[in-house]
Amino acid sequence: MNRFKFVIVMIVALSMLLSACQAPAAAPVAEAPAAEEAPAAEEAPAAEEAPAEAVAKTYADLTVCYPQLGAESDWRTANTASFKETAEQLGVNLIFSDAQQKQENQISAMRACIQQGVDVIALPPVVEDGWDAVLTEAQDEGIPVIIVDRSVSADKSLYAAHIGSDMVLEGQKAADEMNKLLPEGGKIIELSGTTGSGAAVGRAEGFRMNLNDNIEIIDSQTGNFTTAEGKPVMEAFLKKYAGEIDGAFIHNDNMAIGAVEAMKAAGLEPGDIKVISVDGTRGGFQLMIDNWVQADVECNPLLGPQVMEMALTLVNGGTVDPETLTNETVYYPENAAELLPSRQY
Ligand code: GZL
Repeated sequence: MNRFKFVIVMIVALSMLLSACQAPAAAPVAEAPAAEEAPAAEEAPAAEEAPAEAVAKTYADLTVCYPQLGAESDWRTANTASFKETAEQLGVNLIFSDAQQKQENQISAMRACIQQGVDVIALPPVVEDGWDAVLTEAQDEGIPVIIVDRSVSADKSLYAAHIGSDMVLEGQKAADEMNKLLPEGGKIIELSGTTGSGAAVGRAEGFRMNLNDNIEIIDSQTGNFTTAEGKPVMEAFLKKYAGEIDGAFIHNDNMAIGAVEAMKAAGLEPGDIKVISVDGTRGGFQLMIDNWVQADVECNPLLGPQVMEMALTLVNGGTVDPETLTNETVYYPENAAELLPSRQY
């Protein structure tokens, strides 16, 4: 083979050898996108104040204003105790005051609480009307208000919730009992609660809704939920309607205690007048044991725990049921003696 051919052969062989040594082409892979280039570090903007993680308040952080309406009855005493004892147990700071059944005192106490910047106001309104202005003031300051026990006529948008008894239903239950006691009908009187209060208005309304047509309400007057005022009202009725009265609907046990004192002084015997009372306090139970009262419609004052729970929920930005009505029953003389020792109020 001449020299020229030899060189060509060697070149071909060498190139064949070199290509055989190349790595196999890797299977094509999707190109991982180039990692985002971190932006060039510019002058980092001043970090905004990171909002502090909103730490939920506990009961120990809570300040609740309770402008109590008064101390007119055993029911009210138990209601006050429920709030004070619950606040003590939970460590809640309770701003308590006694308005002596005067609305202007309750409003003044609320304004002081608004000024102080309390977390929540729990209001047990003495009467239904006249709260719009102070409720608006509380709302303007971002202080939620829980209406406790009796209701208010103010628009529901002005307060966070209501918790208490269904007063109309209490009145209906009282009428159902009176209907059973006077199946042949008769004449009755009414000792009503504080004029304009949600309790008195509701009970009177419900009572008239269910009372049988053969029972006539011959008179009605307020005893302002107290024993001291209930007694003279009953004395006057007994004089005015001597011997005519078959029954009495009395809006709370304390007025019933006063009324029974008047009945005793007038020489009446237990059962001469069929009496329906409301609250279910120890005093009312004793009147049933002594057969002066024939039925006592329950009205529960022990609202402290539920209200404090609602207050904590609200202060932590939660929502609560706008209306909470307590479940209540009717008590009778038959088991009053057995139940009396276990009564909490
Ligand atoms: C009713 C409450 C009433 C009670 C009375 O919920 O507001 O006020 O029935 C109390 O005993 O004085």
